[in-house]
Amino acid sequence: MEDCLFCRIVAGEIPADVVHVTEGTVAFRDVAPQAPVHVLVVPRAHHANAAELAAGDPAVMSELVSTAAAVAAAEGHEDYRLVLNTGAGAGQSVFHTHLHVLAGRPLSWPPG
Ligand code: DGP
Repeated sequence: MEDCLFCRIVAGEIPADVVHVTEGTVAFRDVAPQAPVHVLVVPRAHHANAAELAAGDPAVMSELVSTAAAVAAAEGHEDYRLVLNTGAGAGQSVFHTHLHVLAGRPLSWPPG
């Protein structure tokens, strides 16, 4: 989708600090980090949210999680949080599936 921010990052049209790539995913640092490590893992193909990705391409949904684990390990963290905001009311602002990987500070619960 030409008007999708994360499609354009995947295509290399908008610069990003890419930390890991796989066949089906791209992982890059969040522009507004909420933790010392804050990486977004996105599918290369456009899906609006996690449920759509799971229904449309479950293998890549799984790849999102394994990529997140690889990113956390590469950053030196065994403990990390994965977040999939779904819908504006839950904090989703970019409607291309993205898995937040947060690490490097104590992460409290419940989240805000
Ligand atoms: P969410 O609120 O769950 O939809 O998360 C969207 C995230 O995307 C948010 O944490 C900020 C990040 N973000 C927005 N625009 C850009 C951008 O142009 N580059 C990068 N690297 N991250 C972005």
